[in-house]
Amino acid sequence: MSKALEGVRILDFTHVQSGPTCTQLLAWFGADVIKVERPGVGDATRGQLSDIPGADSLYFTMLNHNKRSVTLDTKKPQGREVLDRLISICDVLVENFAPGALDRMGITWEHVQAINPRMIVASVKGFGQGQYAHCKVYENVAQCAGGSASTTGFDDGPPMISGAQIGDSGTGLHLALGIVAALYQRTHSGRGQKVLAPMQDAVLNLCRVKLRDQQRLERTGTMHEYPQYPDGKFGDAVPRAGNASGGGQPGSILRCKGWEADPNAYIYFITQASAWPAICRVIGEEGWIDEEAYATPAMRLLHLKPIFDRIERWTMTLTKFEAMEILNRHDIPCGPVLSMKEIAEDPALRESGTIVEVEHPVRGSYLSVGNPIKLSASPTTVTRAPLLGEHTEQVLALLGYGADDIVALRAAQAI
Ligand code: CAO
Repeated sequence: MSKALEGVRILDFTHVQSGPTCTQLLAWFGADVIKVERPGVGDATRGQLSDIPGADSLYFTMLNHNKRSVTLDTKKPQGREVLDRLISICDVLVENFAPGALDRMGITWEHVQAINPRMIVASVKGFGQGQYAHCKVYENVAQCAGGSASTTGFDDGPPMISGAQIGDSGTGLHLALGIVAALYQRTHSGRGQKVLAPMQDAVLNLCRVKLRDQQRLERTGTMHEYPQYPDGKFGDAVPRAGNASGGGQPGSILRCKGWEADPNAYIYFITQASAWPAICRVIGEEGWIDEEAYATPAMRLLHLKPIFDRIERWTMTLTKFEAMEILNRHDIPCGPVLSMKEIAEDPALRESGTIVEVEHPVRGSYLSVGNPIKLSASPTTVTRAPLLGEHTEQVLALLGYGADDIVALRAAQAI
């Protein structure tokens, strides 16, 4: 069976997390991804957060599956020549260096176009145009600058960083979509183009509902589904909403049986309007169905705290899985707070290939997140991340270099 991106060759000049997530996805869809790394050094993440001495870290291996690794010193003329040959045979160059780094290497858009006018040059940067365009950026900076931190956490606490890597992996996803769109446009235009995904913009895109709320707040001075309503105060910017639902159906995280000892004995409970009578019956408050003060969703918004307090008294009598089972029988939307341990052991996620066990020659077997996007005609087989420079000779041969050339490149310390 062929793969969706079979025949597409990616020059992967990415490092750390944002760029590598993008190229890993492209590899999972069948592209040939050739990762270029500095000789002897490689992607900095190979050695970061190390858990097994001498082995590539999980940080690296979990972001670089299904790729080939080539070592190349692109600041040496011999290395640059190899890079130019790679540009001539690849479809897409993906990079996430600090602003200006590629230009300083001499790899300008004009240079790439002169060698290969069909090439797409795709970049992650921290910011787009503007006062911060020159800045280096990591995940949490993007979460702060993209509106996530100011809207995450509790009203009486500081801005909060999310565990989801929306700045890095989130931007990588955006970039991957941009690349696929540019590849499609190239089938008509015959030409490449630049694709840019700034991390601030990607985070903001994921925080779109908060810009929605900003405008609602400015127009009405209040937002009834926020925990600040009806007793608290609203300022002039969207406040942190704690665990309140981001949509039109009020929700909250509630304690379940065992919460005193288990930090994840919680369930997310949504009081969907259409499920209100069922909720009342399940928690043993049939009287609430005809209670005047709770008659409409808008009226219930005035009493969310006592409503969730009462529902929690019920959830605390059950484990999160027991509560989930009962609630789903009544079509009441809810979800257990799952720990990473529980997720790692989840049979359904294993079955679907979203959690995979991968064999590595140095570190042995490890768990990874496989391709979360399922294509029915382009299945993903996750293969281990490459060792540093594992495919250098193979790729040089593909570029037409002979054994003597390789010796010369080695002597020049260019590979
Ligand atoms: N051969 C020779 N030189 C190489 C090379 C190679 N194969 N690969 C990289 N280099 C050089 C670059 O040319 C650059 O050199 P100069 O600074 O002299 O021009 C240098 O290595 C380092 O590049 P960098 O500035 O990108 O790396 P850094 O570790 O200082 O910064 C980061 C890292 C992530 C902050 C920065 O790359 C960045 O802001 N990237 C854009 C945003 C981004 O993707 N952030 C997500 C990171 S994941 O949290």
